[in-house]
Amino acid sequence: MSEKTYPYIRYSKETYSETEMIARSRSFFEWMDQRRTVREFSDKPVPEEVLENIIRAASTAPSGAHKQPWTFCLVTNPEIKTKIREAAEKEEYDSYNGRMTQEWLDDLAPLGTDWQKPFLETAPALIVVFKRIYEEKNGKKKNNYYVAESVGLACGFLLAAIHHAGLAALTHTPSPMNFLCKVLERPDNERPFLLIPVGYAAENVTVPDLQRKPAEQVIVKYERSFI
Ligand code: IYR
Repeated sequence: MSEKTYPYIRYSKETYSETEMIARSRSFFEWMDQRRTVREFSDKPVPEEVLENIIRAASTAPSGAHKQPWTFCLVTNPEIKTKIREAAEKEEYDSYNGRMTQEWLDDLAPLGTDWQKPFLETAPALIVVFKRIYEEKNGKKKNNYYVAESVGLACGFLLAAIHHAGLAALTHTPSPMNFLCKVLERPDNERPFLLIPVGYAAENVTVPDLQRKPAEQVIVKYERSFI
């Protein structure tokens, strides 16, 4: 065996009876099913420790060769939020007024989104997720692996942690997002991945009454035949 292998440690995990598993998995699904994206936030601040814990939970996600190719920029500074809003709205204005196809605009119409992004200032925190394409060690660049998959998983964990804390989020993708590298002075190996406002949902906020695909539409079963 290579000398470079990790030392291995025992891992044990609680298991449950089948009845308990069914109940737990159902209640987890029902709880996750209550998560909704919101586009209006209260400006009420969130304790920094909560935001840090949410990010720590995200950073437990699996990643290619355990490179953890992510950086979570936690922005609560009002001036920086304003800069981000101004730059995002500039890009979004151009996107909504010519860069997006009519088909895309038609698909978004039911959600009522437009180029204006007040939530970028209202939400008490913006988590700007960057993917790290490579790491530089002793002047040598080493590429990370499955970067988008890894960072996508971490963002999934992040959204679940936000929901678990009783907070709300919006997965926002201003396009193009390069302005975030500049505003946040990120190094060359980082690319913006998602911009996630986090906070309390605004009072009396509404969300579109959309339906999630039922299990039969998202699960394709290939079962044992028992012949
Ligand atoms: N980035 C734009 C447009 C947008 C695109 C998709 I796909 C959405 O699901 C929602 C919005 C915006 O943030 O408005």
